[in-house]
Amino acid sequence: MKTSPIHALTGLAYYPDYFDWGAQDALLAEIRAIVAEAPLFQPVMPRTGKPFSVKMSNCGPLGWVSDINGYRYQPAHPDTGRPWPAMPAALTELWDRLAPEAPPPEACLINFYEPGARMGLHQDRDEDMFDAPVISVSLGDTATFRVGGTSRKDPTRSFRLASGDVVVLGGDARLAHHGIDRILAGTSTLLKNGGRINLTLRRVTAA
Ligand code: MD6
Ligand code: FE
Repeated sequence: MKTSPIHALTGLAYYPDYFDWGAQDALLAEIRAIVAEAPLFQPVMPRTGKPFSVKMSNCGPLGWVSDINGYRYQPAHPDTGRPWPAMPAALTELWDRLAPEAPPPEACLINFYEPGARMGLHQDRDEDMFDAPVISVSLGDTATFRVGGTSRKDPTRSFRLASGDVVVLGGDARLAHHGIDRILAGTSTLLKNGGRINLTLRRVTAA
């Protein structure tokens, strides 16, 4: 007899293959243009200065950054000082479709993973309000995504996120802990040199 239940989180929605190949390729071209204007930067952990294994950029009016002083949203790129490029229409349309009640997204964090990069278990809680969901899009190599509960000690489950997949963390899952355990190299040909891009759309300020 197995008596340990799995507490499925309400508010976590998983849309496998939301974007087909053509839409992934078109979105990737837009992300490449964004990164040409707002180059990937190397975030470091607050206090310790330890580098993340992922590189980042952003688009939209605000961008998420992490440096020695802390985590925050800011309107300009930390290295170039220029405003972040505009968010692609495909992403604002995704938001409107999956979060029709929420005010428009203000930040899209672009995470780039080389094989071997990971993302520790975390909550997305640097926003001023948690009514709106966080919506993520995966492009490139498949990753193992781990998700738990609002307490760090809650049990976790993991599932794979492939290119074109979308995840919504809203409702009771908005503050769920989650992270990326590993990237499965060679699982996608979307990115010529391999690796994975994850885009997370957020509403930052109270509407
Ligand atoms: C990633 N994702 O997939 C990391 N956050 O690379 C996230 O941190 C994330 O997938 C909030 C909502 C959905 C996510
Ligand atoms: Fe996150």
